[in-house]
Amino acid sequence: RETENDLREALTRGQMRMHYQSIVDLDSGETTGFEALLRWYHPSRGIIAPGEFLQIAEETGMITALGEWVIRQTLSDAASIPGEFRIAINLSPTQVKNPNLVATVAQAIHATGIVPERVELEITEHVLMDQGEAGHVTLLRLRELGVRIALDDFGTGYSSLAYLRRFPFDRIKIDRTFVTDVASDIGSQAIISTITRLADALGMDTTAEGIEDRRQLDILRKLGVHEAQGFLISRPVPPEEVTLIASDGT
Ligand code: G
Ligand code: G
Ligand code: MN
Ligand code: NA
Repeated sequence: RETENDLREALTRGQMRMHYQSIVDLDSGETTGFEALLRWYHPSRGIIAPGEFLQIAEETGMITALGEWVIRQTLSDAASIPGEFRIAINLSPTQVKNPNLVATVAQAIHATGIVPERVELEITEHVLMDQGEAGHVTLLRLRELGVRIALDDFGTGYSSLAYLRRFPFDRIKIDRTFVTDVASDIGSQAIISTITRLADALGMDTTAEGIEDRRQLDILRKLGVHEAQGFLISRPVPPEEVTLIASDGT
């Protein structure tokens, strides 16, 4: 198990990198954006996904420094990728709890010159659940900067629907648990179709996550989902490979 010190050293020694997974429009097939996903290039253990160290980062408070680094690095990577792609960054509840978050995002936008509307912040409903009013106010302030807010992992929490009423999200990310069996399970189809119609009625965009095969993609398109993301389209890749994908238009 990693310690706070391991994480701090990883950050100062440049062992953290962002990977980017493309998101495509289901009508045009074009890439509309990327989700930034943190990776630790560990000298002896190889590339480690955040599932293995985010918890420790949260418990030790290292998430603040790590999260600020993620925001700056992602916007700096994004500035070097040609095109007007949207760039999505995941935020943990602890990050939204920190009142400095708004200033961090504003500074990173200013430093990179990126258009704020291209930046999307992904939060889960836990953010609003844990922090009530404070989290709500922080999200509104972020919105005032011009950045977009997406509700991630939608459908997996306890009161997803209640949160749609409490905050004007720009996007709903349909959790991959519904996508996994969408080709065989009529219940998952009904849920995705309902989420999509609800989002449309509320003026929110939809992205389905975790698409791994062609059949899932075709069904999601038929169900009216706007965008798709998953291994079928692309694995998360380091920024130098994103440039290649973006510059030849595929
Ligand atoms: O990429 P992967 O499947 O390993 O991501 C695992 C989890 O870590 C996902 O829930 C994802 O949202 C989260 N995650 C990935 N990158 C970041 C990041 O930069 N910051 C935060 N707070 N969470 C991240
Ligand atoms: O919680 P969040 O939705 O941010 O998590 C994103 C995570 O999902 C990343 O860790 C990413 O690596 C993973 N992921 C992305 N596409 C797929 C996919 O097609 N299948 C599976 N199993 N995981 C995926
Ligand atoms: Mn996400
Ligand atoms: Na998700």
